[in-house]
Amino acid sequence: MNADTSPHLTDFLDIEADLSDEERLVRQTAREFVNEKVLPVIDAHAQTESFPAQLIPPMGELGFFGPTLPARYGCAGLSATGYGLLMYELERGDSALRSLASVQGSLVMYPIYAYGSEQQKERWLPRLATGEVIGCFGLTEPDFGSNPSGMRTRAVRQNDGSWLINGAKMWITNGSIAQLALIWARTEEGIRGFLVETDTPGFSTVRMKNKWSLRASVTSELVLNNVVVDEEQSLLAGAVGLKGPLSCLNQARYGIAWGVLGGAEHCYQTALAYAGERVQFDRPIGSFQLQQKKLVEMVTALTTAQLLVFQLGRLKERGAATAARISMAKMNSVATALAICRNARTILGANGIMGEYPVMRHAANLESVLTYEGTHDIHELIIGQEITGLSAFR
Ligand code: TGC
Ligand code: FAD
Repeated sequence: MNADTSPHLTDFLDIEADLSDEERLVRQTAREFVNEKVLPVIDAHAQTESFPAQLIPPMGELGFFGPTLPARYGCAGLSATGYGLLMYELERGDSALRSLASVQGSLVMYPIYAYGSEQQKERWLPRLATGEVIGCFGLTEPDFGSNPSGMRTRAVRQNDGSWLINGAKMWITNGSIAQLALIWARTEEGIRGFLVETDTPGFSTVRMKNKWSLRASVTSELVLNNVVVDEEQSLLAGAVGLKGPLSCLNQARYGIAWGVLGGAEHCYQTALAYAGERVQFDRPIGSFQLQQKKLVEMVTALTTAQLLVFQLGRLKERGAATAARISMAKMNSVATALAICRNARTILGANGIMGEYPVMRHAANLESVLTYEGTHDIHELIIGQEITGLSAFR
């Protein structure tokens, strides 16, 4: 059996029945894309720490970038649930591809759509939708991760109305392959977002190598040394303050909550198939009660997490996916996916550590996802604040 091409869908409670035809089609299209184009090559990319750039044009053609935005900008106008299903299927391939699509759609296209001028939208959104332009989102700095409010990157308005930006961003997904960087910087008016073209003088990137996680994803440091941008490159005043970048994180965290469950499903399906085939003591190991218990715990955890994100999707469609609800889903999905991967690894025995099977790759990827877009701790504290009314931060 080639575990990497498992076509099975884990849908124990028949969520599929409650999807629209369009949502089913999105899932099927993304699943086929992952089976045909991603699974055959992704282990080699992860092993060699190389980014599968050849997948960007087909992902653009299939409408995987910014799919909830309207058709007038070249996007698909999908439902929130459809977007979640897409992220689920992409991460079933690899978190690197879901991260690429999350950053492009939720962290670059969404803010341009929500806070950009009409000119900025027309200039950038269609080309971001096709993947002709790749974007990155620079919020985190070397000394400010969980607490972005302390950022030191500074934009100063000059006499001619342009902005002078200085600072450094760290851990930036897509950084070295991006043509457009959304940089969040402190100004006299508060934190603001700037659309910086990466060939602007003074802008440079350093790719961060030797990660043990998200090895097929590009992660970079960004350096801004006297970068000058025009006023037309700043996002509109609606995004002034930390709520600008944090509102973008809501979009990306929502997609992550769905996405990681795709990686978990891949590990569960791999373990289920392996347990049916691997014979020890003259019987398939899946006949032993201990292995069945693990598989049952995995499918139960996956199913309950699926229900949480499915309900969140329907809440989002009616404008009720609050930040704390999204935090609960992101936190729960990542923790659930990690536990599922760990159980799957044990069922595969020694094979569980090999690249022929996807389990270690997904498990290692999840260590980044546990930290980025708000750590597990930060999401606990966001939910804690929601239920007690007391902030742990200040
Ligand atoms: P706080 O005082 O709570 O809030 C400041 C202002 O922001 C508003 N706000 C939000 N608005 C929209 N959505 C949210 N989720 C919001 N959370 C807060 C808030 O109402 C307030 O507005 P106003 O009008 O009163 O000014 O801010 P704080 O400094 O105490 O921080 C709160 C905290 C810790 C929750 C926040 O800083 C946080 O979420 N920290 C985690 C940082 C994080 O997640 N960084 C992610 C970087 S990007 C990334 O990781 C990409 S991974 C890429 C990939 O997918 O591959
Ligand atoms: P810290 O904030 O230093 O946290 C260290 C530990 O302290 C954590 O366990 C944390 O939970 C804990 N902690 C912090 N504050 C508190 C508190 N108040 N109470 C209790 N515990 C606390 N950022 C971007 O802007 N754009 C990107 O594209 C991007 N991509 C990334 C890709 C990868 C692969 C990775 C690993 C990170 C990426 N990030 C990106 C950065 C990511 O968002 C940060 O790593 C994350 O926000 C945590 O910040 P930190 O690593 O500095 O950890």
